Amino acid sequence: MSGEAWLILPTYNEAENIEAIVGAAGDVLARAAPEGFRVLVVDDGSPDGTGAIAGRMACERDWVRVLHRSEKNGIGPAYLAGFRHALEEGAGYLMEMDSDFSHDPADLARLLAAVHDGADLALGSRYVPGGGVSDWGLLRRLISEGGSTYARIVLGLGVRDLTGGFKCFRRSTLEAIHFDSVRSHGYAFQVELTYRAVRAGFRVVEVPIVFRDRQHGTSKMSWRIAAEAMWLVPRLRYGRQPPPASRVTPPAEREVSTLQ
Ligand SMILES: Nc1nc2c(ncn2[C@@H]2O[C@H](COP(=O)(O)OP(=O)(O)OP(=O)(O)O)[C@@H](O)[C@H]2O)c(=O)[nH]1
Ligand SMILES: [Mg+2]
Repeated sequence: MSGEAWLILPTYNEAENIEAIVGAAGDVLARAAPEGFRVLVVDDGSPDGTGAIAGRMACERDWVRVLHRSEKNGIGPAYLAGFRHALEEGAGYLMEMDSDFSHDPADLARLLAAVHDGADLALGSRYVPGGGVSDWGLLRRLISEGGSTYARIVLGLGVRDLTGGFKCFRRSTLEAIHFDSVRSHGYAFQVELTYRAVRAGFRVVEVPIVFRDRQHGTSKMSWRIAAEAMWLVPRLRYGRQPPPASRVTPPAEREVSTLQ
């Protein structure tokens, strides 16, 4: 084991969830991360005041940080900014999770344990035995599972859940895959990160999780995000390949953001 575990929480209009999700994640990581942990909220100027609530929490707890970004720009760019900051601060493990309780914070411990046990990237997976989705109707299940199957076949990967956003990266994995050059925004962002890690020969492990629908707040999912993922898959397979895995690419541009 080496280094702090950093959980990055992207938020856009999560005022009803932010306090509870940060608290729950902190409780889990305090036990699961023996070398210390941080929770980094990356808020895209949420009009509902999520950023202000997170800012107050950062003043009260030294393990909470907030990156305030000026405008809504998609989950992908928010994660890239969070990864950059956490790496600069020396993170040893970098975790992704939704801030709407669709991912159970208790599962952070199992994702981190998988990487402590030797995985280079642990994926929370709905489509391996023991995993699943609650609350979803048949149509939503078919679309999601069909999307993962489509991506898996076109990309020629063994990974069952390619679109999920509940992950734990070992620092060296993220550094090697040139994450800074990933340009996609929604689900496509998740597919691309995992694809790059598998192609680079890293050990990717799927940890079963049960995904729940959000109880509070509204979805940011759109047809545009789904279409982006459909397009990306053949482009990843047959388009120009990223440079071979080696070291961190310098950021092409820095977005406007302030740290708290
Ligand atoms: N910073 C930032 N966070 C975002 C953005 N879009 C979505 N998020 C966050 O990313 C996470 C996942 O987004 P959701 O709205 O739950 O989208 P989803 O999970 O695809 O859709 P649901 O099925 O409704 O849950 C949540 O924590 C959102 O607040 C964005 O543009 N910027
Ligand atoms: Mg969600």
